[in-house]
Amino acid sequence: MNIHSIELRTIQLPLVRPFRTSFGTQTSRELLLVKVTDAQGVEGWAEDVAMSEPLYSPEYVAGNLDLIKRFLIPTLFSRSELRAEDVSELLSPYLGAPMAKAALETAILDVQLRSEKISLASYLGATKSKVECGVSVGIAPTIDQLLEEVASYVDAGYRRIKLKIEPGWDVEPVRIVRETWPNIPLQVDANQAYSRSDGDHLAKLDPYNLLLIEQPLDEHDILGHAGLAKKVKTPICLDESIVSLRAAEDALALEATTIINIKPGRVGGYIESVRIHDLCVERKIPVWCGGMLETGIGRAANLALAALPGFTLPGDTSASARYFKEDVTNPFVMNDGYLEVPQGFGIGVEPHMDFLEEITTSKEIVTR
Ligand code: OSB
Ligand code: MG
Repeated sequence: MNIHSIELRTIQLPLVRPFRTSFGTQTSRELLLVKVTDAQGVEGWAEDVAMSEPLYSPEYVAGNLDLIKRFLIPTLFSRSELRAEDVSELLSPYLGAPMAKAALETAILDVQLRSEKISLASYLGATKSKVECGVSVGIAPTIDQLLEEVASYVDAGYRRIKLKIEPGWDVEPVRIVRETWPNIPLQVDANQAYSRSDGDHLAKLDPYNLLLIEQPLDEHDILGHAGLAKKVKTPICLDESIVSLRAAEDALALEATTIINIKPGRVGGYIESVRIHDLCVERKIPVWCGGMLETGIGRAANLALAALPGFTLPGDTSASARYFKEDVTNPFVMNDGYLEVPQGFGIGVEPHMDFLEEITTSKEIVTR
């Protein structure tokens, strides 16, 4: 394909309730949307999942906007013909920034697949038409409020609950949620809030039949996770640490993780995500699709990925209503605990332009 222009748009979308994790509280989702238009006028959309501040990962919205304009777009424009499969290598001299690179690759892939009349799901190798949904539950102000929130998700049909934890909010909320719902698939996510010496404490979660503990330690502490995995019976699942196929290979070789959360933004895109999926299938490692509080644009693409056969655990791909009063696309509505995988060409969804304009905080178009 031949890129004609790239639009960079930041939006601000209020969340239906504050989302508190061990790294901070979000009340609204700011994010960067990328639209690529080719010489024929075909448009492709993608979402850069970086957050406003570098708290979950080093990337953040304003930084990625600068990086994309200053370095990544000029590099893409240096090629007259481009395929999505070439993007990651072309951008590889610029270090890091997997979320920025993933957004560009995905928007280009969306154009390419729309031109070729193929859905992202079939391009990636999806085998399912609907995906089991889990939900990520923030740290609540009180146990009563937590129970109320979890109850609303269980009633809505979510098939797996993930509780955010941090020191001071871990064994007790897990114990009470487990007592209230003895059979619900349950897991926890610490977002790096613990240290190597917390093994005995985290082992207190073992009696509650959790599917996994997600990212208890620092993202760089692979050996620490390997040590923890020997102390704690609950399986360790890495999120932040898995930034590439190579990182996944290393973490598996060191026995730091026995389950992997794949987030396309964190690993540089959907093509790298499929490589990690394939590795995990070969090694019989269960995978699930994480989330970054995406709008319908990012959610559509995540559902296509989560429909691959190795995604055997419910992911954090929740319904639009869990996040936003109004989504930027047709809302994703859960039916019997499942979301349908979009089957249209490319990512299979389009933004509602009137609503998008209302929530836009900045917009620029870079033309070749
Ligand atoms: O660690 O999985 C995480 C949201 C933002 C950043 C990091 C994480 C999360 C979530 C929510 O847990 C996932 C979602 O519902 O999109
Ligand atoms: Mg996580």
